[in-house]
Amino acid sequence: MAFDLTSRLLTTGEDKPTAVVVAVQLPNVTDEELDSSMSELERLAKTMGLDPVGRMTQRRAGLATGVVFGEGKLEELASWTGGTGKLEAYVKPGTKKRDEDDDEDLEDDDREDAGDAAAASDDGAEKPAPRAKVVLVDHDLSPTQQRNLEKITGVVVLDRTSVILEIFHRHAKTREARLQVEIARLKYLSPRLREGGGGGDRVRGGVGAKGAGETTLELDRRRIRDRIAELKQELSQIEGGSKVRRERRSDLPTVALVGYTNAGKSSLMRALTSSEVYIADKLFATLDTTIRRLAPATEPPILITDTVGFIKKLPHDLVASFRSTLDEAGDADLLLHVVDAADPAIADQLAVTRTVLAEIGADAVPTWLVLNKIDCVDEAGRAALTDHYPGALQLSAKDRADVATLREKLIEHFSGALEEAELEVPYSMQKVAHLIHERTTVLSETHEDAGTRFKVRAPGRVIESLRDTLKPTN
Ligand SMILES: Nc1nc2c(ncn2[C@@H]2O[C@H](COP(=O)(O)OP(=O)(O)OP(=O)(O)O)[C@@H](O)[C@H]2O)c(=O)[nH]1
Ligand SMILES: [Mg+2]
Repeated sequence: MAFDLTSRLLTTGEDKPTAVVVAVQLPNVTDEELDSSMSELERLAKTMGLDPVGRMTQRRAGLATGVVFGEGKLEELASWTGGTGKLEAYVKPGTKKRDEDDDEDLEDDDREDAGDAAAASDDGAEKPAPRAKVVLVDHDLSPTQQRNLEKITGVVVLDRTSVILEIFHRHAKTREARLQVEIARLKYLSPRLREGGGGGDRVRGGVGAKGAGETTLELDRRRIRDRIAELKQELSQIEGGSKVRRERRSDLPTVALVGYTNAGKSSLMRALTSSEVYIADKLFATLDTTIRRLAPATEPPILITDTVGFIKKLPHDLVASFRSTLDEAGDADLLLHVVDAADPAIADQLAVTRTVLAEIGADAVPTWLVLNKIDCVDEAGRAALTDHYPGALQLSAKDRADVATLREKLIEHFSGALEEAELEVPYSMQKVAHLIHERTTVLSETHEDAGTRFKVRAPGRVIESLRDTLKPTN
């Protein structure tokens, strides 16, 4: 059982359990994409307190089989973990091989032996292989796949979703965030419960009685459903309160910081508001929404809100659970979409954030793209960014002057009266069309021979800058 095993694993006093990170390279995934996705999973693993010691990948057409990888690869994987590398070995009764229940009680020493045996049977080129106590799979696994891989490797197997859920679980601080994460965790857990396989027993906890004809598993699932309903009830009461609070301040201009995890949203929040919000070089440091006034104070005050970061393949239930927190972004008057400009996967970060924003209905809010951590980008890199993301703000949350400039821009934005204007964008300048959608409220959009004609409403300053961008350069 992923969660039980995870917590057991991490509370045995052993420091930093080792992990091997594995992935299938699907046909539409490039080497770079695979690498960046695996690096990210390694960072997630570290955030969770694991020590990633190796990688294993395989090119395959899909993930559809019950065991994810091919036979040979499974043996390679087992040589990392000390498992048998075979599925059948565990299920054949009476063969003196470990079955599922015995496995739970297996001493580490036994595993050591099994691992050496497996390693010795290899051709011995890159030995000795580091031992891995956990397998992290960079895909979502079905309950069956996860279970099969655990049998094959003899160790805990976690997929991307369970790693993210675990981190959220640890970082959630407020009651609201805790409830949100717990609901997502239970939804993930429910289909993974096994009859008599250990997980069910742990969840049961000796409370209540089975209904007539109800198996233990059914009972456990019912309990989880009931618990989810209870948590949702409690959450909706809290959310009722925050909705009221939101409405009360809705006449004040509000700026929400959104973006990929670790992009520097909280750093920017801290710099803009002179507050002490939590900043850390780990993924998902922030799970709770905080709201502060822009400092030094303005009249009327401008509110800045920090939000939970996004990540690739963010579990859907988690997005759903954090809806109310993310609504904060949808209700804002302006979004600062913060990206780590020094990350080679910047385009991915952008795409992921835009997708989630669209999912939560926040894509209609005017957005400024903020290329943060520009202090880590050299001159040539900056020029390339200017080229790629015209109109984006390049800054460093750690640079006082940069932050002061951003503050001025925000003040100007909210003080400027809104104007209506028409803008013609030639088809060759579609990037500007994108900017228009980000920066203004588009009233109408018509496609003509030479280009697109937009009718927009925005502060005069914004319209002016868009007109500038549209001017032919030579
Ligand atoms: N060099 C440099 N580092 C920065 C900058 N802004 C933030 N950082 C660092 O980046 C890391 C992440 O910063 P946070 O502000 O916690 O990022 P976040 O977007 O709030 O992250 P989550 O809450 O996890 O989503 C920290 O180690 C910061 O010190 C910057 O402009 N330059
Ligand atoms: Mg943060």
